Amino acid sequence: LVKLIYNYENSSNLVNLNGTVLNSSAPLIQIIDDDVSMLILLKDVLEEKGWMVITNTNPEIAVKQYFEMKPDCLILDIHLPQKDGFQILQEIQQHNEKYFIPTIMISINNNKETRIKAYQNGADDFFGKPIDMEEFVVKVNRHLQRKKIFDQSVLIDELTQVYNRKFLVDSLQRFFLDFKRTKQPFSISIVDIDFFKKVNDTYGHLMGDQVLRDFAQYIKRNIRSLDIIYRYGGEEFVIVFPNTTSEDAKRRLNELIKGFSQIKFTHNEACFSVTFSAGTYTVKDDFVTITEAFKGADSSLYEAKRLGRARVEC
Ligand code: GH3
Ligand code: MG
Ligand code: MG
Ligand code: MG
Repeated sequence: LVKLIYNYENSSNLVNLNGTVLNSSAPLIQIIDDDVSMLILLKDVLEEKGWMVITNTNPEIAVKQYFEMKPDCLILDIHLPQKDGFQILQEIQQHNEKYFIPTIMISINNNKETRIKAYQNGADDFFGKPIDMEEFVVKVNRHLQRKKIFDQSVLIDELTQVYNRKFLVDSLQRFFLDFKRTKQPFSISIVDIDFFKKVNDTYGHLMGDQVLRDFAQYIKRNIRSLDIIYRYGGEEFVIVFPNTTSEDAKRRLNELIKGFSQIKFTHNEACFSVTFSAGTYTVKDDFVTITEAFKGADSSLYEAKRLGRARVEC
């Protein structure tokens, strides 16, 4: 299992809601069925569509894989050895509040009671065996489309189209885990637009929104593809720079501050420019917690503001 974070723009589809990255941009489908010929048949048909498929006959291993891989769609047989599909669904639901993974139950028992029980247990769809493959593939495709829209809507900030705060929390944990493994220092920067209230007050809220959008896009275009920008809230953003020392982070932020300050915004006849300030904390030893790192970056940002703005402090 490879867990990395990519700038979603540079790698369409690579990140699912859990930040799990697969070595392909294809959606991942998990099929759990004890009937091997059924697994082979479904796997063939779905792979034909360009989707990635993992298959399991053993429920224990299947559940473990489900949580590791966080598939984009689950296809689940009801009658299985050891525990049935309903029990698997219940187990999954207990841990699953945060995720939305469309689940299709399949069964020989294609009667109303079974179908109702499936939906009551959290299934999104039901197919009786033998499965009508033509209809099945269309349905799976529809579920995958909805899953993609869902993932994007919970990860990405509506206004600025960069990652949101919810995703920041998840991915920071992963950066810290990566650090424990690789010992490569990385930098967390909190950046805040200077006197943004004045932009709103002088040019109006819509212009303020435009500045936020342009700011986010400017940063996104001018950081490396492995760096990530998140909107933390309001006119505050976070940038994570993997494999980056304090000096490097400072140098990059100075470049970004300088570049952004040169952008001219126009509103009716008026022309104005905007600056931002940044506070950076570089994680380089094992005992730092996420909260401490964040506090460090925040007090550096406070320093940057105090010392006159349009600057970075570490
Ligand atoms: P400082 O240099 O100290 O950061 O001053 P500031 O004016 O940038 O900071 P302050 O926190 O006083 O003001 C932030 C403003 O950002 C207040 C709020 O109305 C505005 N704001 C927050 N979110 C949005 C948004 O989505 N759109 C717009 N247009 N304004 C927003
Ligand atoms: Mg079965
Ligand atoms: Mg501000
Ligand atoms: Mg602020």
